[in-house]
Amino acid sequence: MPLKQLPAAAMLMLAVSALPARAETVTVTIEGLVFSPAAISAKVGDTIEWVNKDALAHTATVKGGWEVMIPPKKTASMVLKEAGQVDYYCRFHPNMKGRISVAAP
Ligand SMILES: [Cu+2]
Repeated sequence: MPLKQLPAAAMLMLAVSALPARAETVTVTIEGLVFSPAAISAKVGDTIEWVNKDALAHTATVKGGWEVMIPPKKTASMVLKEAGQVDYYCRFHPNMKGRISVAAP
């Protein structure tokens, strides 16, 4: 069917699907002192959300970089600003390790 006969709603959907990928939220669950999944992929502008199911506080800490405090039974999040590979750990439990591969937007 010719484009001009498409309903306005369908035209709008076409326009939206032509936009660059939208920012997403990537969830990392913490349970039993483990980041899960331990390694994730995301892109600049995405939000990482840590869901702490433990009764202990944890952090997502990057040496010489950022730190996110994740209180017990709470959720904390952060927006990724830079591309690159980021290794993080929990300051209270240094055996807890995670990795984020951040692609350019
Ligand atoms: Cu911890």
